[in-house]
Amino acid sequence: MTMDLFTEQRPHSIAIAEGACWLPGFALPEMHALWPCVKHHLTAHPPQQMMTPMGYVMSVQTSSMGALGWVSNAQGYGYSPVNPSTNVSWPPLPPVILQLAAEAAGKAGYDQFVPDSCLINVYAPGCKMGLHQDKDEQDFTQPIVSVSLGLPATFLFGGSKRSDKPVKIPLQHGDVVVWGGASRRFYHGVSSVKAGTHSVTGNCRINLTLRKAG
Ligand code: MD6
Ligand code: FE
Repeated sequence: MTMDLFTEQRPHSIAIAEGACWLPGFALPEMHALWPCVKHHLTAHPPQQMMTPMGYVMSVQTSSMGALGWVSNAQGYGYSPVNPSTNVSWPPLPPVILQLAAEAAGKAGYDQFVPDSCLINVYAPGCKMGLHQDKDEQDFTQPIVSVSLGLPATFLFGGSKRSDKPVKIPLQHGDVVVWGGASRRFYHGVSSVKAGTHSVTGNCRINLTLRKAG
């Protein structure tokens, strides 16, 4: 019994709500391939601060991969096949990210997850994301897979109402969170990232959010 804990590469899955789970360290076995891929992407497609529909500048810097990239502007939140700052298509999702997303979704009970969008958020110290619902996708039967890299952060996972008290999840480098089913439209957010230095990312937290948007 104890042996399994040591021989199994990705041992635990922690339920955080109905249909939602936290997979600590799930991305670590793939990090050697994942990180160079993310780093290369961010050099070629530098993340930018977007405006919210209310006219505020978001604190996180954002870039995307896949057929549809997440965008925000005065018209609202949504998905676009092109990078709004260059009018050029986002690059395709690399196999390492597609496979990681499908494996994490599978571990959480969602089979055959094929994302068409990977939002990459870069959080400098002090950056945060307020409680919100993800509701700009076409198919709510498909889950969301979120991969954390670099500096730790507290992920807040609430309920179907903004006023529902969120649970606080201390996310570390390589952790994955998957939510879908009954919790697909639950409120969630990220507390202000504390200053620090991480051996892989340096002075930031990076989050990959994988979705089937179209
Ligand atoms: C994160 N991001 O960056 C979580 N949701 O850790 C989100 O939950 C998110 O960045 C919808 C749209 C943009 C986002
Ligand atoms: Fe979200």
